[in-house]
Amino acid sequence: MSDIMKKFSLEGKVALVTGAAYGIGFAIAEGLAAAGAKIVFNCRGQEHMDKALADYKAKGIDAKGYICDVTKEDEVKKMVASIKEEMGSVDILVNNAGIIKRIPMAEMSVEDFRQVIDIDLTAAFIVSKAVLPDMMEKRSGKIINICSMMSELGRETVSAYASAKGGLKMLTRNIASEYGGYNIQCNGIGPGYIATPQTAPLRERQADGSRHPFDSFIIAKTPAERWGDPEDLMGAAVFLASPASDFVNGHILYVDGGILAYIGKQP
Ligand code: NAP
Ligand code: GCO
Repeated sequence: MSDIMKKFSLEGKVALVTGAAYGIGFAIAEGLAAAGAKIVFNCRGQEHMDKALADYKAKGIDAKGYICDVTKEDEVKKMVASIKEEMGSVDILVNNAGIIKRIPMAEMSVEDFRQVIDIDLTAAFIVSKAVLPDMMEKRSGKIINICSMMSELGRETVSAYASAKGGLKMLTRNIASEYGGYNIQCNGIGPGYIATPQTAPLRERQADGSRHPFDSFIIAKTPAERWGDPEDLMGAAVFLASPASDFVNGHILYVDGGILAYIGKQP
């Protein structure tokens, strides 16, 4: 392997990807595994866990899974301790687990708002806090937070999600600021619109077989003229998880096909 490619190697590293039973998390875990990392992931239910383990095995990835709700600090601490005992302390953390609720703010309950903040923002604090002590002791670590277009932009019905993802951008910058001196890098990946279960409602074909209006809207707003695939995020994840990014800190790397740079195609 050439010297430059060695900078992208994750050989021997333990990578925890939260919420990686499917979707973006699964693809990121697959990319990190291809670069040599040992993969650990979590989700909340046994059904998703069983399918995910089979899917990882089918890809030749010996992933270890934990049933763990990232909003429950006691569960997270127990998972991180088990990982350390069984595989070694976490070298790479990807805070990927997340939900969205698309409800007009005036109609959204406080409980719904709080649940999105809890999973999409507070959980990143909880899991990062659980892995930081070992990273500090090793004076080495990578934390990658999965942000969003909504870390920069608003839109109707996603007030809670945008608040969480905007906060996650600043949590990323603050972890970078506070722990950069321990050789810990904390960066974000800001996916554009990616074809996963989370965005399936926005891509549903209409009764007449035509595209969903939002689907057409995103195509017109994206210079690449397509939705992203989870696999489009693999390279950014490997880069930010590897020594190649040791002097990159507090950066949000947008992988969005150009949406943030583009005013949108004239109708
Ligand atoms: P997804 O298909 O809905 O997957 C979300 C994952 O998060 C699932 O594996 C789910 O597992 C897990 N999860 C949710 N709440 C959890 C909790 N409390 N504890 C543990 N796991 C939990 O979503 P996705 O599209 O892959 O998105 C993944 C991340 O990327 C999210 O943070 C999302 O906000 C972000 N993102 C997505 C897009 C997009 O266009 N798709 C774009 C930008 C950013 P279980 O339900 O099985 O527990
Ligand atoms: C929405 C979408 C977006 C994507 C993603 C874009 O309803 O607007 O779900 O929020 O999930 O976050 O980056």
